[in-house]
Amino acid sequence: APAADPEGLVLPGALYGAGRANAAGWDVSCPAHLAPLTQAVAQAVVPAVALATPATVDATMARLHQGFDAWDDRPLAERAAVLRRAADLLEARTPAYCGLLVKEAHKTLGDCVAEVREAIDFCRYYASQAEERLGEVVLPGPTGERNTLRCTGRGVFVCISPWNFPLAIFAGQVVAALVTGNTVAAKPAEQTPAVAAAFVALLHEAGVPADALALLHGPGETVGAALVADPRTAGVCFTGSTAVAKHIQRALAAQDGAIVPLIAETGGLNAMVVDSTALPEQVVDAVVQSAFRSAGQRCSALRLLCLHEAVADAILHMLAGAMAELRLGDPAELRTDVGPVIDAEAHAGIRAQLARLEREARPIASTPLPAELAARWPTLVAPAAFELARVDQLQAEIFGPVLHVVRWGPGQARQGGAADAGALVRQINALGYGLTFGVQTRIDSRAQALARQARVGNVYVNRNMIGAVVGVQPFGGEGLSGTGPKAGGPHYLYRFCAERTVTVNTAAAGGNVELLAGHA
Ligand code: UN1
Repeated sequence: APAADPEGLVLPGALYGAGRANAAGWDVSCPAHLAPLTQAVAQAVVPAVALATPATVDATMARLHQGFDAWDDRPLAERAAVLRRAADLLEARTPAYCGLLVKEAHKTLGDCVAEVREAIDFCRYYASQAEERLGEVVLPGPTGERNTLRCTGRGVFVCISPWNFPLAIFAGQVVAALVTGNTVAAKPAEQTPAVAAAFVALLHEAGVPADALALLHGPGETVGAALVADPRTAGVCFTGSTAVAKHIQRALAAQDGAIVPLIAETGGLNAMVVDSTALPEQVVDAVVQSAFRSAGQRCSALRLLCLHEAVADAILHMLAGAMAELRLGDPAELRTDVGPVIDAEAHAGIRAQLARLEREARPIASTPLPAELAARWPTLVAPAAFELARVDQLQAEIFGPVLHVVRWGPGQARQGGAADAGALVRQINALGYGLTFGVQTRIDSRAQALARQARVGNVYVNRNMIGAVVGVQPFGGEGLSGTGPKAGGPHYLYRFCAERTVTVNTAAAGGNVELLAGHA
């Protein structure tokens, strides 16, 4: 990889921060880095993949079940070393992975660089977390007894991942399951199989044995369901919709065999609360990034902007101006802020929701989408914002660049609005999700109070609310947003483990083991 460029310039057109370099890596704002990236994107070809059949699922699960003991018996340091080799390989091949991500998932170049970086971070972070946390520990106990605790894998882990982070989330799940000693059946989203296949090949190259990791392509309804129902499945790690997570939970509960744990990271109806002391420019910057970056296709994305009535009109005026300036179009071009959504089906679904909002809410701002651009990129969705009268009018998560706005303050109480910030957060909590939450205020005690009150996994104060960094902002929610623990956090790996304590009576008779050696 090129040398680190500590604080890269942010190019105009790239959403704020999108082009900034991470600690050491590729930086789209540096011409020497950008050239190989754009070249790789131009050259990228997305290969077709073979779909799994019921017979391949069965044979694969048998192989992974068989492979478990040997992989789990490997020393922790060896499995961690495999992850570090994978990270190095991925870092060296960043341009090729960006090319695949742009072509297969239509993510903007800035998003692709950040995504490869995140996948590398997951590999390195879980490698060091495993070594730091999963080794055998001696527990206190009475004299004459030795108690130890150690973590092992559980068996075959099924990892089911989404298309919106087809490399980072896929990699995060798979390497967490592997480093803890599990063998892994990975089922990537149907929309993005090629980047997953490339990463699995890379993991094998880095030293993961063939019988410790397998990739199964196909629809969730058939391949995913077969994996979840398989009696050899010892755990499921899922990121995707709340509805599918519940479906998986029911399917696991209906099995006759063992009680199988589910780790789920799902959707959000994420809100940002803006009070009358907030800095308007900072609010608008944070809203534009949080609601529209990645075309709103993040579970962390801002869905509900709650503006204090005293500043609402001024902020909406500025927001409309910022939205009018967003550049839509080709995700391969660095100047693009918002690229197309994942596919025609998603596009049609978002358009239907927009049609409903146009009837039921007040349209307040949108980004113009010229007809010739729409013709060239038929799955582009123009960012749009709508005002609702009350928080509880917010319906299910729209996975696109669609923002809802409500006002709060004493003047809103008559029509069922929240008179103060405390009442507002109670209404937001009542939506039942619990992923990300933003606060914009210059009163620190208020920020702290709201951060305590909001039932969510990630609170962001006076900044945007997306782009959680591995090891820095462990990511994941509660309620309808998932089970926890947080990905990229210090407790994540434990959920992939079985724990075993061994209690030895060290005062037992016949302590001369040398003499007994060789006896069965
Ligand atoms: C998702 O969108 O499915 O913080 C989760 C963020 C990302 C979100 C990933 N880590 O924006």
